[in-house]
Amino acid sequence: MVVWRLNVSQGRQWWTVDHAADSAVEAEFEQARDVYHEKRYQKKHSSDQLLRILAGHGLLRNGTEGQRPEVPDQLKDDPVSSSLHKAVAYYATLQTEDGHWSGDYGGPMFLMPGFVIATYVTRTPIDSHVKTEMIRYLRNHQNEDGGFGLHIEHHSTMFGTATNYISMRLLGVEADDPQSIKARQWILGNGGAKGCASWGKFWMCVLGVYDWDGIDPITPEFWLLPYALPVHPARFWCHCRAVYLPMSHLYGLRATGEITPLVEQIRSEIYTQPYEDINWGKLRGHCCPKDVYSIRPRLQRLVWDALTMYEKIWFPGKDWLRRQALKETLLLIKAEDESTNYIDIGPVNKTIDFICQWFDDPNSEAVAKHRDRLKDYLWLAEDGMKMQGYNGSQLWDTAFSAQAILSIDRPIIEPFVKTLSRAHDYVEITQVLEDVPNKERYYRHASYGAWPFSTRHHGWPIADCTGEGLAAALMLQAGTSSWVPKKTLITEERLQAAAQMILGYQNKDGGWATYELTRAPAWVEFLNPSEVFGDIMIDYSYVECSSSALKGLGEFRQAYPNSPLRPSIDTAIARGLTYIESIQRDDGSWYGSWGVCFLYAIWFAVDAYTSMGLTLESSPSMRRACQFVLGKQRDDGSWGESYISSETKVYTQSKNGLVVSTAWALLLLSLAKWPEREPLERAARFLTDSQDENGDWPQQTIAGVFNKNCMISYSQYRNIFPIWALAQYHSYRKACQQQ
Ligand code: LAN
Repeated sequence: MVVWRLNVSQGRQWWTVDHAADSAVEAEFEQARDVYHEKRYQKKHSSDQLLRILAGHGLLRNGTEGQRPEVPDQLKDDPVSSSLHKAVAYYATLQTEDGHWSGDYGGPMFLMPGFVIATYVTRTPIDSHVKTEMIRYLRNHQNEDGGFGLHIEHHSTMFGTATNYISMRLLGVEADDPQSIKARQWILGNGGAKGCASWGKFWMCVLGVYDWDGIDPITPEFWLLPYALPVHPARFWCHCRAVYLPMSHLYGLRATGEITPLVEQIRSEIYTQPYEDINWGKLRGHCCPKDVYSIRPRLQRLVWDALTMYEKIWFPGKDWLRRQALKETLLLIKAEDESTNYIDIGPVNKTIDFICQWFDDPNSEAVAKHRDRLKDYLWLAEDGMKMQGYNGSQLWDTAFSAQAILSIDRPIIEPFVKTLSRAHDYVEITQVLEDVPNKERYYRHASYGAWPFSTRHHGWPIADCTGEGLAAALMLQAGTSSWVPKKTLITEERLQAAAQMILGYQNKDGGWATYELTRAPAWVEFLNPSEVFGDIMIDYSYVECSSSALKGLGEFRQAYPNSPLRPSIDTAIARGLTYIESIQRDDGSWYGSWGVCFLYAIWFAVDAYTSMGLTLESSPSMRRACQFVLGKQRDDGSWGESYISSETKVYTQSKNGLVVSTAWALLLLSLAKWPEREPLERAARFLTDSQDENGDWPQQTIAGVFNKNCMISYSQYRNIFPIWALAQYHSYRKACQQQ
């Protein structure tokens, strides 16, 4: 029996096989795997059971030994209080030894192919147990029609199917395996892999099962343009440029791995005609209709046609120019690798940067470091081993968890003081305390004082993570939480640096974007070359990021009313609130870009309003927002929003009421102090009734999103938000009773 364990260190988390351990736990793993597999078509989202089984056995070394204190008698009469107690008692067992909450950050289905192709091309061995679990994952997430989607709940696309089929084959699944056959039927029945979306074509070129002539040019010379031009790639959203940078390097080199017999076999399996007969030049811009989300404008085609001409012609100095461009791209790739300790900003550039470094020198230290950091992206759950959307959501979840737990009445949470104390430790060690060296040269924003989304070693600063990190730090350190012991206090100087970062992040429109200021006008979006994602070209202002930034500033102002930053903070807050109001839709809602969807965004907006002291009386905008939300409540008291809302930008009801949607709605209505109690009561009842006996809530549908069309899992949200909502409801109800 293979025994898996989770390791953590300063937020870093990775799974390893422990040959010495006892296997009682593994028997529970097997059972969870069977249950998932059985129901995989009805319930596509796994429940992060393996981590939770480890926690139940006290194997996360967090001092709880998996024990959950009994609900005290005085709380038993009130279902809300006892539910909260049970919920926190359970959730505390999930915290890992360094104070963060680990969890499954999977969801996207286009990431593992990058891992598998990168390791294949670079001849990086994959442990056989990892292989087994990856194959399990792919088998579990093949749709009933044989295809794979962009994410676990998506309909089948060529991008998903072709790249995951290739992954299965590279991992050792035979061509005549029934699942391979079904996937191939889907591919061939939909025109063959030649219609794969462009990111998939890129991966296939690197592996050698597509021809570089079949993709739109990713010309590295763009990096040599003057920065003053609005289309300089350094002005694009950091995730977009981080992906196209190493892509352009490999494109410039036309780098392809060794054409092995297996690669040749795959060539013969995925097309409707012999590989040699394919007219690649005709395939530029061609994409299977099932993949398309963003329709690419005509004008964009002209750009690619012109660049294709450029690739074909020769003129004096052209070779020199290409060499300069490749030198520049490699320099920037290396800087990104070094400044993130080879984790890289995300899972896509992680694997492409790795390949670039390998082509540069397969025996370099950089390649060894890259290999070591691959495991940071892998997560094991009952559905198998997956490549996650980031190296985790550690800081984000911990900052939310701390705020949620702290909003519970003190007598209920006093037994959990250690949990809060450890959360503080994690927030403290995760603040970024240095800028990237020579940051201007690498087009990097400042980092000093910011919080990242995951770990300090990753280190990319984010506006809203800084807001939430700062708010959590202040709530844990200031005033009322003096009873929470802290190992190391975050100094006023560091807190002020965080506030300063947030100020520096405010855009001209008054809002906040994700990692950087908006660097180019919105019209450059016409260049978005990815068929499957929307709004990726620049870093826009978002309601969610703006609200978190405001919360951080608001908490700081309250803790340090006489800070020298005070006048700038006052102005920033006023501008921020005006921005949020300005993007409210006519129906009173906001569209959410990072969670599903309207309810998530409305919660952020209302949170910003109420933390700045606005009320239903003083803010008609907040009143309209609450009315929108109340209009979506379902007969059983719940809310349920489908991920289709994110794709279509129209509020779409899910099949069933959802715990996380209901929690967002109850949380925002309680914060706003909505005067009619009945809808809130029904929502609270829905939450307490849906809670499991052990204090957990069921994992339902996927709750996170990026770039409009790809969904991503937030596995802790099913605990964090019901806790937060019930806590806020509980304190609102108490305030009403005392009146
Ligand atoms: C994330 C994760 C965190 C998220 C929040 C902080 C929650 C959000 O409020 C701002 C945006 C941000 C930072 C975000 C942006 C897009 C990311 C990085 C992700 C959703 C995680 C994965 C995704 C990334 C783009 C996935 C890789 C795919 C590409 C298209 C490059």
